Amino acid sequence: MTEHPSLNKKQKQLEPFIRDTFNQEMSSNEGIKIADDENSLKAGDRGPTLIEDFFAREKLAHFDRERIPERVVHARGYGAHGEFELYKSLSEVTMADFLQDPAKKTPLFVRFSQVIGSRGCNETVRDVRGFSIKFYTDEGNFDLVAINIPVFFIQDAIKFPDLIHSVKSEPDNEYPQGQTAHDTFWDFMGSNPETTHMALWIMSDRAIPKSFRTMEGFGVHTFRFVNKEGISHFVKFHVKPLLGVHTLIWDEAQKLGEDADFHRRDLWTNIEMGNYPEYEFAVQIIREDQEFIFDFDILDPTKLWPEEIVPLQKIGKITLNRNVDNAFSETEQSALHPGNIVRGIDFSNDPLLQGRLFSYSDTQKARVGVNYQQIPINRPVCPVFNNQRDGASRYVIDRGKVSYHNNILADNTPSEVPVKDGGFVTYPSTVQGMKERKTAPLFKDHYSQARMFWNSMSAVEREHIIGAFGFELGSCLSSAVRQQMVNRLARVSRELAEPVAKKVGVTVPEVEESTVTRSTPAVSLMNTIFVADTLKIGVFLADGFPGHEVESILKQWKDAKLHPVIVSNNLGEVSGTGGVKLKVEQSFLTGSPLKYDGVYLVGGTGADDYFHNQARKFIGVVYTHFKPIGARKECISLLEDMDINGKPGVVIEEDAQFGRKFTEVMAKQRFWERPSYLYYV
Ligand code: HDD
Repeated sequence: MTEHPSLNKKQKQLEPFIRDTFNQEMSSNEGIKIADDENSLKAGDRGPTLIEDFFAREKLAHFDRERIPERVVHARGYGAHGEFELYKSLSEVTMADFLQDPAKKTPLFVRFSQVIGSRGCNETVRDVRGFSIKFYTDEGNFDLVAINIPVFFIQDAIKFPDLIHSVKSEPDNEYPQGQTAHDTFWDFMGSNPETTHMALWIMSDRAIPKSFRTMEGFGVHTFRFVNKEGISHFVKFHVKPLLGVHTLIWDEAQKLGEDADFHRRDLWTNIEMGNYPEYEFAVQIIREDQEFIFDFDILDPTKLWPEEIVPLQKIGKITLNRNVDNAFSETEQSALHPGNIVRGIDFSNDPLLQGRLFSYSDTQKARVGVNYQQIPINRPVCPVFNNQRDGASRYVIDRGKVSYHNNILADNTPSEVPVKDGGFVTYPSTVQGMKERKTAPLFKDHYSQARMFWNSMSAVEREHIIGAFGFELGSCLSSAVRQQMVNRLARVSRELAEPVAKKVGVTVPEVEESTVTRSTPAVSLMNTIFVADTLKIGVFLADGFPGHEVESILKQWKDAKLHPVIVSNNLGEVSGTGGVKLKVEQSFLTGSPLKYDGVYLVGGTGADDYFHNQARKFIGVVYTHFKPIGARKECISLLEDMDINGKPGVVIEEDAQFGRKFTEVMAKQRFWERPSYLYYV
């Protein structure tokens, strides 16, 4: 077999397992060549099927078992392969092998997911997104099982089943699918005050990401880095997209129900086009002796470490550069586990993390089987030898008699590895106290960071959060549930609670409101990165469009890494002046105003009523979603007719500078100055 030169270690390991059926002869799983795959073996041409037909039996019986249980949470997910490159050695704080040498590239696999829905649910619902990364390091697998929000709902793993029971479809009528807008979820949230901070995050637009490429990842928990001298630091892990964090708005998210695969389609096509998603891997580090100096407990997963207090250090780059060959074999069978750590990384006593350490390996055994770590996607790239044996669907053939330790028959091998030679050693942290079921004092402050989050939001973000609460609580049938949640919000901020209460028909009680004045600008999406790269422009062309001018603008945009998509009445070709012909990629039927980040209206002498009506319809939606609109001068009357000419983010092509000007407008992405009543209420 010829090896592709750019295959990394993990891809080389996967290669022998990849089977390409193209141009091959058909056989049964036992290798018998199949002469007829159309007709089962029957007694006569109308007769009953004979049970001796081993081809039909095998095919049907295998089909009957094609599904495995979906994940209890994060069932819908999408994976891609990639690599991690370190910027500079972190040997001062950790001995983790993959964080030592900037020249070393570490292969990785990412699985993005949404928490609530079943495997087939719509991808743009309001939900937390999973951002799990398996780093295949030379010293074993390190899994960062992260989400796109830096905090979590609860503080103790024993409450996880309750949280999930409340958020999944209600058990009697089994709706809604994959979303939070229902009574049991908001009953849980209102009844469990530790969820308050998270409630604000999930009502922000973070819970309706625009794409996996524009999503942050957070390890949430405090972990430890441990260096060669045995010195430990507390660490939180972050993943920051180089395109910035961008989200949908609620109206788009709902309408995008028209494309249940919106996020996976975006990831797959961008990787296929060579627009490899890039993220910076970052850490926040706290010295051991700083454990108790903050006004929050660093073990509490409902609290973040404000970046102004604990700065973020960018330590390397993650690039996703290869789609999977088979979504089931790779993505569905991938088994992530926050307990998969490598030497140089260790756990903290965060009680949520401690519980997770049990649950993930347990669920993988139930879902994939006891030998799930031997499935190609889950195998480490370093050697694995131990005395574990057998179990369902064992792949490895262990030679020899000895499967126990200690022994003399095999020279006491596989041998333990002394710590000085790379053996894992648990950080010897001091543990003391009574055995008791209790919550630490600072864990009980449920409102300070929720208020800090609210303080950090821009006016637009606040409006969206209020709107989201209005929709979510408004969807709850029980007024007691709505009231209890508003009571909770009143403790964060009356400015938030009052408009929400009004929208959902309840009142704001006289309760003590948080007095926290601190804000943390890093959490506001207004402070993210804004670039034009890979943004899609729908270019509306009709026959007779100005050929060379359009060609030249398309070239400028492609050079600026924008992605123009030609849209017209029908697929095929559209003909411009000067003999220019362009391929139509989407018709008004197959395209959608929801799928372009901006539009450019050109038209042409051949534009008919259908073209004008469709262009108008698309532009109307794009305008209400605050996105850029460009148009040739000849089209001004249409914009005037729609009363949007001269409005923010609407640019008329007046001179040769248009291509560049529109690129800048695209990079801004949304023009919030447009009135918001256009999409809410
Ligand atoms: Fe979890 C899956 C993230 C708390 C139990 N979780 C799962 C996935 C992500 C997270 C991204 C999908 C993994 C994949 O792509 O296969 N979970 C989190 C985060 C948490 C968290 C960031 C808190 C900070 N989870 C949590 C708790 C428990 C679980 C407290 C149980 C005690 N999570 C699971 C699970 C899942 C899972 C049931 C379902 C499928 C799987 O593990 O592989 O074990």
